[in-house]
Amino acid sequence: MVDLTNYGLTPDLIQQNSIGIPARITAVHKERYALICEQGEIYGQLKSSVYYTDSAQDFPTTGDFVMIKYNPDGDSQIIQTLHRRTKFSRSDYSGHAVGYVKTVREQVVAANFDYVFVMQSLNHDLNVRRLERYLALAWQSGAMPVVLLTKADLAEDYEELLKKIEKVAAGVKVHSISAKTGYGLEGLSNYLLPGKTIVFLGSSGVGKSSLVNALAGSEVMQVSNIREEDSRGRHTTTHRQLLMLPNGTIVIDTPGMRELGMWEVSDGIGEVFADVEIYIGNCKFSDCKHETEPGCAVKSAIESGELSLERWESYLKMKQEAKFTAERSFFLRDKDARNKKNVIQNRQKKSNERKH
Ligand SMILES: Nc1nc2c(ncn2[C@@H]2O[C@H](COP(=O)(O)OP(=O)(O)O)[C@@H](O)[C@H]2O)c(=O)[nH]1
Ligand SMILES: [Mg+2]
Repeated sequence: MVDLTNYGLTPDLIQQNSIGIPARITAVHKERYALICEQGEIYGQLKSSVYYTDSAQDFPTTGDFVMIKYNPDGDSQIIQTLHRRTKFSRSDYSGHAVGYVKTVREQVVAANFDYVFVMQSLNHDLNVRRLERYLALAWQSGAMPVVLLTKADLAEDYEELLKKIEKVAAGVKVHSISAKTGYGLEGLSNYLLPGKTIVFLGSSGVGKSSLVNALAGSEVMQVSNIREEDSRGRHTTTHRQLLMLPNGTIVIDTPGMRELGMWEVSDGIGEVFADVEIYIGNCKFSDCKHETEPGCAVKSAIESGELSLERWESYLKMKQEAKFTAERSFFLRDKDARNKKNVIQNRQKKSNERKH
């Protein structure tokens, strides 16, 4: 029998009113979910009266703990999504038809992880601005980010680069590694703990699957062939997948999250740009716009070289995007709520008309 506590389940996650047995989602297919529960690896489907009603529960995602009604003869029934300790989420603008209402839902793409391995490769992929975004996303999730610079065997001299990255990722550990040679992997042992869940975040081709294989000591994930000249990889990971390494660590390999602009990262920004936000409270005027005002702490920090203009601009850009995303989600949720109200009112009107 599988003990789900080895898969990170803690008793507090199971609510008093929960029925059934707990399980964890290991992969999401179109209409079916792969799960692990005390009976082993099984498949499950959503109970529609729970998930497709107006007060719908969050659809489960990879890493979620759920309650199921176990069926030994076929697909089990998923009846509840349990509280998420951490998550990557974004507004899903595509809209799901729920009853008569097309609704905007939060789309969660991975849940209940302890560490986020933010991965960029030392040979081509390295991009400071993208790293800042990944870090904001990682902080926002509620888990602990760790930066991994991959393919160290392909990089010649990266001391300078490493310094730059360490500055951008203040407060976050930075490791350079090679899945190919094994270089730096022993430095990851602090995170590779039984029952802990690690999610891998990084562009396609950065070496996520290769790292999983190196840590597992066997080919558990398919590795893509890429052209090293431009680092363009083929997307071989087609769905998010959760698996357990031989030492009991759980990893979630994601298929690369490309639409970074759509993520809500407003809280995460404060963490990534803590060094920038220090100055903001120190201006002479509390409503300083950091443009032409006298006594602006930001401007003087830039002038003295304490704060780089590049970093300041990057901060402003991310703030702007976060504002846009937040407003857009609010608008859509608001519209969604109004639609729902209309549908309910119309239904009531119709039923009243029938009664009269
Ligand atoms: N030289 C070298 N190549 C690597 C390393 N890690 C991954 N690769 C190569 O990079 C390509 C993409 O790797 P993959 O693990 O599929 O990346 P993913 O898309 O992030 O999962 C493959 O050709 C790997 O062989 C490494 O540490 N060193
Ligand atoms: Mg992969």
